[in-house]
Amino acid sequence: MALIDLSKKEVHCKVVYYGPGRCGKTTNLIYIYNAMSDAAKGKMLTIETKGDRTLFFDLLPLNLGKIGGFDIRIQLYTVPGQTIYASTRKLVLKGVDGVVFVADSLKVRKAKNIESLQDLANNLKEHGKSMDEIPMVIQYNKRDLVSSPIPTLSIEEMKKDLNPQNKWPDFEASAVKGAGVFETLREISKLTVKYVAKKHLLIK
Ligand SMILES: Nc1nc2c(ncn2[C@@H]2O[C@H](COP(=O)(O)OP(=O)(O)O)[C@@H](O)[C@H]2O)c(=O)[nH]1
Ligand SMILES: [Mg+2]
Repeated sequence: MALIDLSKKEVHCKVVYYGPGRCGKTTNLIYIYNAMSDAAKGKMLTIETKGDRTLFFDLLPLNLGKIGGFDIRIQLYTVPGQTIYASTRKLVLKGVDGVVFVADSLKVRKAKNIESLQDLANNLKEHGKSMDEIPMVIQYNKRDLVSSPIPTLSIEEMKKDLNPQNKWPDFEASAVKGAGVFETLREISKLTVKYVAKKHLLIK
C-alpha cells in the first residue's frame, strides 16, 4: 500500500516491473536512471547481482513533483525472473500500487511471457490484489530485434497472448535504446498516482 506522510505532505507509491528473466526490466531502470536529473532521482540500488542478473531486486526512487500540494515519490522495483526466485517475486509485490509487465519479443520466450503473466496473477492474488484492480501497463520489449535475423514475435501475437481484451495500455519498446521507456513510465505513473489518490481519498 502507498505510504502517505501527512506531516511532510508526501505520497510514496510502489511500482514493480515484472516479467520473465532477461526480458529487460533492469535495462528499463538503468535507462530511466541515466536520463533523469539528479534532483529527480535517488540512488539506484541493485541488490546482489551476479553478472548482469538481478538476484534480489533493483530499486530506483523518483520524485515526480507535486499534486494537490503533495510531493509524489515513486519507487520503481524489478523482480528476478528466474524460476528459483519465486518467493522473492512474491515478496517484492508486497504493497505494490502499480505494475509494468515487460514482455520479451524473442520468439523463444513466448511461453515464458505467458507463464510470467500467470505467475503475476497468482502472486497478486496471494496479496489480496488482482490485475483487474491494480493499475497495469504492458511493454513489448526488444522491438529492435524485429529487424534482426533472430526470430521475433509479431505485436499481434503478443497482444493475443498477453492483452487479448485490450484491458491494459500497452507500448512497444527497445529498452537498450530507450524507445518506449518513458512512454511506459509516464502511463504507469499517471495511473498509479490516480489510483493511490482515489484510494486514499486525497483527490476524488
Ligand atoms: N536487443 C535488445 N536487448 C535488450 C533490450 N532490453 C534488454 N536487452 C538485453 O537483454 C538482456 C537482459 O536484460 P535485463 O535488463 O538484465 O533483463 P531482466 O532480467 O528483465 O532484468 C541484457 O543483455 C540486455 O542488454 C532491448 O530492448 N533490445
Ligand atoms: Mg534484472
